[in-house]
Amino acid sequence: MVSDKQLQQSDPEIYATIDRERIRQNNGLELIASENFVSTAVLEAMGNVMTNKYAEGLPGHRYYGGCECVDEAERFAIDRACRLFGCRWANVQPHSGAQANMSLYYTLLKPGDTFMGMDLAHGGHLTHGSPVNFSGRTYHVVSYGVAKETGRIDFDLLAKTAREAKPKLIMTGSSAYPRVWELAKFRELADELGAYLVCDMAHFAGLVAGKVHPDVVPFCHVVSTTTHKTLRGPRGGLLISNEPGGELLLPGMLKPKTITEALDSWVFPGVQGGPLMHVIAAKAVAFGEALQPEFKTYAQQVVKNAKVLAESLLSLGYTLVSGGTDTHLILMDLSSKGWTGKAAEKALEKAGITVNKNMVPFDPQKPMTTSGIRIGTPAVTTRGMGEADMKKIASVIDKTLKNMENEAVLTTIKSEVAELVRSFPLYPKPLVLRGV
Ligand code: DSN
Repeated sequence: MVSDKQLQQSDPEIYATIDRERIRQNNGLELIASENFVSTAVLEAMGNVMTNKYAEGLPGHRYYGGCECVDEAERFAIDRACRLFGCRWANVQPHSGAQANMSLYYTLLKPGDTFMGMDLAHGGHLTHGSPVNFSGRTYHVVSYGVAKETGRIDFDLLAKTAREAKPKLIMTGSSAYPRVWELAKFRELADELGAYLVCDMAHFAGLVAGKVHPDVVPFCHVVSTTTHKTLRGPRGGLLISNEPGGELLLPGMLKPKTITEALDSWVFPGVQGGPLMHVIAAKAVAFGEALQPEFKTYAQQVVKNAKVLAESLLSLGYTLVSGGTDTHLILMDLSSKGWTGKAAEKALEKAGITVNKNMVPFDPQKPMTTSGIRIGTPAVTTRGMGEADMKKIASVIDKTLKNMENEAVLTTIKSEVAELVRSFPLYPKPLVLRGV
């Protein structure tokens, strides 16, 4: 075992930078809805000799020798992902959610085809058809969004638009939509149109695994996710499917394949080269953790905390998009207060609270300014915080926002925040960075 002392001695500069990040994470109040804190077992699985190995291909079918150990790690990851989400097939190699989505679009669409995805400003994601992303540049995208009055998906308008646009694929899932996705009616619509239904459950995969979000796998042809948000694994992507699959023959394919065979070959060699085997080992560890009964308790607490935080903010007079949350995230609309998301994010950061500015539906502000902030409970719940702490968090957010220009008050709040998080220790020193 090599201790972290080696890094400290050989590269004191980068050691100090990493250690300052550890301290920042320990001392701050992390409310970014897409972030979480992995276990030390996941950290350890990520920092090891598997980073040295090239393993293009799939377990048992590699382009390199010496793959017996990484094959085993990848088989564990696939098997655990399938058990966790009740599916027959998984590809654990995507380096990110964006690459998982790229692989599935390449599998199911050809350039210029029409697909529907949620508008980024209404809670969607860049890869769901934004004009600045490959998805919006490669395909003809027809967006859908929420109704102004309710902040919830306007399904009647979505269905009407879909019947006119005749998309080949409907992408569901979101990055800033606080309500659950119930996909039965989406599948009915997709079947009526002969379209594929896919879900990017990156934000709420941990809630699906913990059974506090309706299942999406049974309704979709393909599901994509990241592994590092509510699922609490290493940074990366994952594709799963239950699709026995018809045969597909798309441009670039030499012979017909089932959907899952085509997905495998679009991940590699279509989109990626060598898989990150150390990250795949860490994914296996995280999926193993998510299969434990404690993970269900964690997921339940994430949602309970978000609901209490939302209720507390509402009772303090704030406006929340859709009036609350069913999930791990809350979208605060600050426009009625005359505040921007940018100013709020900055003031909260000064007070030791990390959130991100976020567009709200029908936002008159630009993406770098915004009218909203997005808040999430996955990370603070991992630290062990409960409902009583959420009331305290609502109160410090309120105090910060009311004193955005008052540096002295922000400094005092920062001490209060440090006091609050001190009772929930996170990563101890020495820094966990080991090579086996
Ligand atoms: N950047 C992620 C988020 O914050 O939601 C989505 O990829």
